[in-house]
Amino acid sequence: MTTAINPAERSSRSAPTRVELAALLAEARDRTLALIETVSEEDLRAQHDPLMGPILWDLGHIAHFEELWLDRNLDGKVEFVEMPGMYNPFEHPRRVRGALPLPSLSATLEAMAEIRERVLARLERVDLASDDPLLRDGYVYQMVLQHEYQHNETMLQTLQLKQGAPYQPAVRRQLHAGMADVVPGEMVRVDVGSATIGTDDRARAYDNERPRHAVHVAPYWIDRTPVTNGQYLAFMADDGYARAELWSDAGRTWLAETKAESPKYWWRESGEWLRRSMDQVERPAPDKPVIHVSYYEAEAFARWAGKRLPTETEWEVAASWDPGAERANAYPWGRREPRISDANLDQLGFDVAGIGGYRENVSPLGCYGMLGDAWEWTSTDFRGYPGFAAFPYPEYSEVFFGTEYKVLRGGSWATRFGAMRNTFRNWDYPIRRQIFSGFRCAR
Ligand code: AVJ
Ligand code: FE
Repeated sequence: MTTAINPAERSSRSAPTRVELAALLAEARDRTLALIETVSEEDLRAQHDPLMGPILWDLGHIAHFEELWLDRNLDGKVEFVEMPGMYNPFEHPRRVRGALPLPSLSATLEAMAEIRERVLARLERVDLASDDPLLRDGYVYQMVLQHEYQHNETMLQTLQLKQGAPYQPAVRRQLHAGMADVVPGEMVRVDVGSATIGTDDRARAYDNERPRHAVHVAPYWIDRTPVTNGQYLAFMADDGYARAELWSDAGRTWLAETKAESPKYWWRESGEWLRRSMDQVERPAPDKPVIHVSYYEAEAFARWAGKRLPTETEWEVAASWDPGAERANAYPWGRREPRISDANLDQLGFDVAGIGGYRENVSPLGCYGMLGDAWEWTSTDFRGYPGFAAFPYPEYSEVFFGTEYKVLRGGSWATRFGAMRNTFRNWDYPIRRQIFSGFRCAR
């Protein structure tokens, strides 16, 4: 893999130049292609599971999303529905994408390269100091970059789910070891009165992160670390999956339908639990965050522990609020741009890491691992903040607002730095667990 510039290690937060944007686009593409280097065309085309479409679809969709926003849109406003039919996610739900007449891998790669050439030619001429909020400070480029980063995570979900031989990455980064001085289950008390969440950033943040607004938060306790496999095994051993009183009505329905008795990708062999992350199988390491659990499992664990799930406001305050300075930071470690060693993000570790091993990844209020490892379920439904305005298209966020989706925070090992910050909001159905989901508790 060639890496011209690492988006995790940009030197400043100032608006990127043309040269930097071109380097970021190249780097994003290098990573997308590196992830599939060892995957056969047959596996790229396969519908491995109803939950995930073929990776070949993601590749074409990444390219056509880029064409829509960084080429056609610059000739005049486009609507999201102008996306070519085959790659329009709303026309073809994931479970049916395997039946689409997707072009071959080489034709898809050629289309990706051809679109990229046109985009780079445009980049030379575009006015990054424009009054148009889409162009100003390169917003639309940052949006397209984050789209590719997010589809990388989707591709990794598919690779983890794939049928046949497990995915073997071409490159792998060493994970930090856990730190014994960080104790799972320990809680921090947060009593800040009022704080702010969200952001007014218009260079990179999504519409759903805006606006920054004041929140009054009643005092609460929140876990210093994500819930670990060790804690989760204790819940399982205490018959957590069999005790109806620990589960909500919807949770009991999910349990009856799935007959789940462990996180996804766990199984029992000669009386011992094993778990798999890609091609690595292990006894669930007690100090690693539990991953691949549904909202309902998280909720049941919390009840078993005499706790509850945090709201997304509680989560964000715990990650971002600096009580001394009385202001919110973009990252747990403060305001500086991230370094690779800050958190287990950026995909190449291909698993969660033991808690506490990333020493910068601690917030002013004392919470570890707020970013990276596993997305954390919150009890909040996905909705717009007060004053929300869809920008630049309602199909990113607004069409998903309501009571069907729960907010997840903090990213996972499969999230790229460029798509992660304290204000970033993800959402999914509470039954989902092929996503890289874990949790921490509050009280
Ligand atoms: C923000 C992860 C829920 O994958 O559905 C990708 C990201 N939006 N293409 C999704 C997204 C458009 C989105 N999530
Ligand atoms: Fe997309």
